[in-house]
Amino acid sequence: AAGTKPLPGYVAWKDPASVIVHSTTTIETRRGSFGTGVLTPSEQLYIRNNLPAPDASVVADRDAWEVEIAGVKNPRRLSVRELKSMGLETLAMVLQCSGNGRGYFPSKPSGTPWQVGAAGCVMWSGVPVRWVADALGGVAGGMAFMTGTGGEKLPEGLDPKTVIVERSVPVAAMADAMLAWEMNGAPIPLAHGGPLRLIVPGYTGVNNIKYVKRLAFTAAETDARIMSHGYRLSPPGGKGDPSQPSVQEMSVKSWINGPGADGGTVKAGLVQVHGVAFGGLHGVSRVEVSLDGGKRWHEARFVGPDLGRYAWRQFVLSAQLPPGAHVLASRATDSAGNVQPEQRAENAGGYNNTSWADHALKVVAA
Ligand code: MSS
Repeated sequence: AAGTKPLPGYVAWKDPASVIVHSTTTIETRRGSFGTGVLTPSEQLYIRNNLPAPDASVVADRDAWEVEIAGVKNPRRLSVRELKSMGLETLAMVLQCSGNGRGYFPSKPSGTPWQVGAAGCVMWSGVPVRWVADALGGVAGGMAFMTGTGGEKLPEGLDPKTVIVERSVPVAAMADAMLAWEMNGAPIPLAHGGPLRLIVPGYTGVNNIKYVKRLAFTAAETDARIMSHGYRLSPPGGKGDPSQPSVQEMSVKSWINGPGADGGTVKAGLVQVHGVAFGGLHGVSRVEVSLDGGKRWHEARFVGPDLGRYAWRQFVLSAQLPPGAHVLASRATDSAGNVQPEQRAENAGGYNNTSWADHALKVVAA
């Protein structure tokens, strides 16, 4: 499709017509490609890598991959083979980059100008972190964080702390966290973190560590740069530092995926305005759709199965669109009563954009 670079070799299996290739490490799903089924097919799912992925040899014998579990009573290394014997659970979760929607910030923050497509709803299968910790005697006393470390080979000649992908989340996030080996019913592709990925439901993409090689319960947050200075909510024009809030929990958000997401033209008359809505940490409970840029709102209907509080839901509004220009917007409410805001919260990194106004879709009916 127009304006897109060719797919890099390690994700040559992606569907080129469904994605926008920003760079070899940043690829997003086209708004018009999300479709109306609840799950995002792996060939359409976005890619974001902070470092080049490990060599493909790590998925040659997936069961042999080892993760070190620390900060428990009996710390040890466990292979994927052993993890598979310890428990099994499946959950659907929205995986969304912290910077999804950055492209709508008028301040043009540095980083990929994602529109809506650095997100997808994915089915993960693996063992709950809780069960692994319990099997190793439980979390050691005084541990306030759960820290995951990526298994990439680090570039030589640099201080590892400045490049390593290592993130801490509050230990409470372990309640629903998982060490996953399957995604959408197949072994996790290397590009998405196979052989083993840490899944932290309700938390932004960066907290979901791919090819996880270490999972530690820690007293303090990691001092890796990606945690201490990266992914911080800094004031516009400012720089990230450890005193600022970290980008972690997602909040309620929705957007419209059609009709008219590709090209902006729609046949006038009866249309089915559809999109996705999710609550982040909470489930989504309600979606309203506006056909006039937010002046009047109409209750939308949820479509398809409810895959739990961490999944997104598809919604639809049947409407008559007369010939002319229209601004289609959606506004979601989560089960805790939080309403998707009209405006984004400005920040230097362009993170956490949930603004319904920014995500409105301009179409022309003819
Ligand atoms: N992990 C690792 N190991 N490495 C890297 O680089 N990145 C992040 C996550 N994880 C990384 C990891 C990010 S940042 C994101 S979004 C995600 O991942 C994505 O995913 P995919 O699968 O889609 O690619 Mo932003 O917040």
